[in-house]
Amino acid sequence: MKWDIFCSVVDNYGDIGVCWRLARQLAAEYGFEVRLMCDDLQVFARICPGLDATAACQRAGGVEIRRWDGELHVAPAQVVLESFGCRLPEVYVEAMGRASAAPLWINFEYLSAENWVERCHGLPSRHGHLPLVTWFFYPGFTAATGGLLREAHLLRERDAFLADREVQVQYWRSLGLAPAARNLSLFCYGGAPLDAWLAELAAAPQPLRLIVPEGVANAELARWGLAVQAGSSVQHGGLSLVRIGLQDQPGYDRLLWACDMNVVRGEDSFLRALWAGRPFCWHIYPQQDGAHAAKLEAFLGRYLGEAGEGLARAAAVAFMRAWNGLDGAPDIAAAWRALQAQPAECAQFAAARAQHFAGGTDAAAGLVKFVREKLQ
Ligand code: TRH
Repeated sequence: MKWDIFCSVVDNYGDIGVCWRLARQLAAEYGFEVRLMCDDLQVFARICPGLDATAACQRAGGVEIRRWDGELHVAPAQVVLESFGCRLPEVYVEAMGRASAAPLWINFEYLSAENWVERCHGLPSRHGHLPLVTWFFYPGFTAATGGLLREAHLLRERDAFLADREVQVQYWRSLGLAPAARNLSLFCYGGAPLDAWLAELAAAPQPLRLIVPEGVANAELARWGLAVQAGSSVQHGGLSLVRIGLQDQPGYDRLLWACDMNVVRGEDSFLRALWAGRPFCWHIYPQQDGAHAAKLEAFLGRYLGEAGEGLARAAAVAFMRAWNGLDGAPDIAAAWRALQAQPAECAQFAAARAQHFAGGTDAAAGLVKFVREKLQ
């Protein structure tokens, strides 16, 4: 089966991150012929080293990658994915309307934990004047949604990595680092309460290493003497700050697995941190009207679920609320100390939540089932 996935890079790496991950999974696990049309190969190349940002057409990861600049004169595939409402090119839509069998047109939406997702998942919308229908596919946390993106082999690979000390030593070496007792990773937006948190880390009794990919928190970390280039590092008390290059997606997964705790941002890194089964903090993309607060609470509700009112759960909630500056949250230093007071419980809690969600459908499987039902 042939698939076309359209991706418009609006901001950051989330749009292309999700499309690239999904495209590879559809090709590798289902043997589909997948074309990924992307309108910003420069951004794409940051998380896919080796990609030629000037090439009109190339292959990577079993996927054909096309530069999408303006109109796109290609015959439509059987299944067409418009990611995140990116608006397909007009000539392409017209070609879809002329096809002898109308392609299945799916709008693949952002991951959200809010309740309305269940009502909107799977709804159709008729085209104004062409014999075409767009179907809305919402990934999500419940059985009434499209599921969460997760590769079939992901948790096996994670467990093999975590079970093999030598593989982990090699991993740290590949980053130019020696193994350290405790590692944290940081991928956040501007506006995070970094100064107070870093001061707390620097004063902590045990040494800590904080790994920060390039391009993250540059201004804030400059105040702490960390340069933006990969390879730079600086020491403050027991805290070692280290800058690494932006990793490819499998490399970023390994970083999340290798660290004792991760700060992540955006919906895709949120999910990768969840699958890592490590304690994490989600920095949600801040919106001017404050709409992110309800979204974060919905995510917290789903992620933390019915896991009871244990201390680890309460500490995770408090830290995420503090990090995101929600009303009534404790200050970040107090929230961090509470989280640190029970490392084993927090680790067990995060591992159990990953296990819990791994019991649900993965979004690629949900999507393929949806497509097969519609094409019958
Ligand atoms: O890049 P993001 O901040 O994207 C966000 C979200 O898409 C959000 O919905 C949108 O509203 C906002 O931008 C404007 O965060 P996200 O979604 O986690 O995407 C990051 C991608 O980058 C993800 O696929 C993981 C990948 N990544 C790497 O491949 N290597 C790395 O080293 C890092 C740090 C990330």
